[in-house]
Amino acid sequence: MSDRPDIVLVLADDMGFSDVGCYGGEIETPNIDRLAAEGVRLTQFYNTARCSPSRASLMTGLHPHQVGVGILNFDDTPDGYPGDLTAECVTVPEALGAAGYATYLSGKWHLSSDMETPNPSWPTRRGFDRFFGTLEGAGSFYRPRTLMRDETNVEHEAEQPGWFYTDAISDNAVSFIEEHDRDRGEDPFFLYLAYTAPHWPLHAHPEDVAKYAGRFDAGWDTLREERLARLVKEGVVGDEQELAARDPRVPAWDDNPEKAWDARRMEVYAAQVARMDQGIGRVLDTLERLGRLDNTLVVFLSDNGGCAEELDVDFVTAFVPLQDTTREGEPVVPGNVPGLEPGSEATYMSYGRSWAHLSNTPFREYKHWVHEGGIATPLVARWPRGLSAERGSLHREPFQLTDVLPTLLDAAGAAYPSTRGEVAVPPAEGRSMLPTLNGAHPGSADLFWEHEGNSAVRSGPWKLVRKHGTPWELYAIESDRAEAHDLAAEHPEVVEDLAARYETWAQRCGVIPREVVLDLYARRGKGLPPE
Ligand SMILES: [Ca+2]
Repeated sequence: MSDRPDIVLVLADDMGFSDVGCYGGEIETPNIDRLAAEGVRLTQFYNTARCSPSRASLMTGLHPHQVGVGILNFDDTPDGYPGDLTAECVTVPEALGAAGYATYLSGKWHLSSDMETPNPSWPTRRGFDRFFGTLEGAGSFYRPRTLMRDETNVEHEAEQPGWFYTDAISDNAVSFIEEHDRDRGEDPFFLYLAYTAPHWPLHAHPEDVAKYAGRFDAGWDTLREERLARLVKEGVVGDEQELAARDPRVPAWDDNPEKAWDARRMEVYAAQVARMDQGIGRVLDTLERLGRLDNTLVVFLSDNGGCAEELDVDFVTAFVPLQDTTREGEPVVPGNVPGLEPGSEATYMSYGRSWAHLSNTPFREYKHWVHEGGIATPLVARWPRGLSAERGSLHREPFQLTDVLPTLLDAAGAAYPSTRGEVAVPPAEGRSMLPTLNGAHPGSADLFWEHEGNSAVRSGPWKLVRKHGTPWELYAIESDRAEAHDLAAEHPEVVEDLAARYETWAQRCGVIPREVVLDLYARRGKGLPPE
């Protein structure tokens, strides 16, 4: 067997900072917790606030605006982003494939505007030897659209009774590993395990939901306080960390007229996360059985923070490619209907803003925004053969998604190419995290974000951040990750310096102004992106 590690990159979808057990959550995630106990955790790792841009950055080591996917996978050319990965970037599987790795994707892609006809932005043409999963961004867990094997649509597979997407992603990942070990066992492999859980809709197995009966009855106010206490106790945040004030759009739990229904929504969300964790466990068991686990670098993270989107019927009808019926022909009820039991194939709901607020404890804001709640994610890495940091240790250097590609190539001993075919590619924007994961303290680099006009830069002790259309806010981010104390008025020179760095970055990376993006949304006739 090769000395080079196998690499398993596990991505959760729309999961907040403090949902899993080893980051303070109530949800039972023994397998992710095992990765943390036997590996390392980062406390200040950041994604890019939304599904497609995060995946674009994760796969390429560049910022999403540089590689064609600034918003989602919509073709908004010639004025906007193309919604496809451009030719002028290299993906992780392309770079690892060139270094002799086999490459597998089981799960969600969401980086191609055309999901019907095979084209250069499909995973099979961006470096993956094998692909099982969906091209589109979200959909039914019982009956997903754009379900593919390599370049063949296999939506019919989901028509079988009992089929469930999270389980199918896990099953196919296990099959890829077993087939690899049998047919190419001497070579290392890269597996991108991209779950759609716990993105809406709220779909889960009843037996998983049942385990959480009553677990969220205390409500979001009490549970947010409990999560912060566990995060402090665990050392993920410092004991000076405040809890962000309750979002004024979130009612006090005591005043909530829908306590029973809301508790049920969160129970289903928890079951979605738990099912993903069970699948991760099966992948780990397979690696262990084949004698590969201890020389496998396993990385787990989420693509954006908890999602505040309330799926009202108009939104679902306008924006969501919905299946009209279940496999049995029963009508699917679109959107969040208070009182309707969530979880089954005949429903299409989200857990909504108030529970997203819990998911993102102790931070402010949600998916779409670049305050901490939108972009902070757990990052767990386990690689006994390759990482020398103390098992179970926490590391505080800030990193973002652009740092993943250099890290994986570093672990594999693979080079980052300067060209793709005949085309020059930009230098990688990030840096390897391996020194940090080996216990060194290499210091921080400036980090940048932009999504739909929401902007931020993190530099040294400071974070400068704004929602679109509002003034810059400045936070001493190392102690104030709740972004509660705006210091912009006290440090105008810092605001000026960081704002100038942000503008330089945005120009260099090709950030398209929000006004242009909104105009393109309106022209497409699909309405504004949900906020
Ligand atoms: Ca997502």
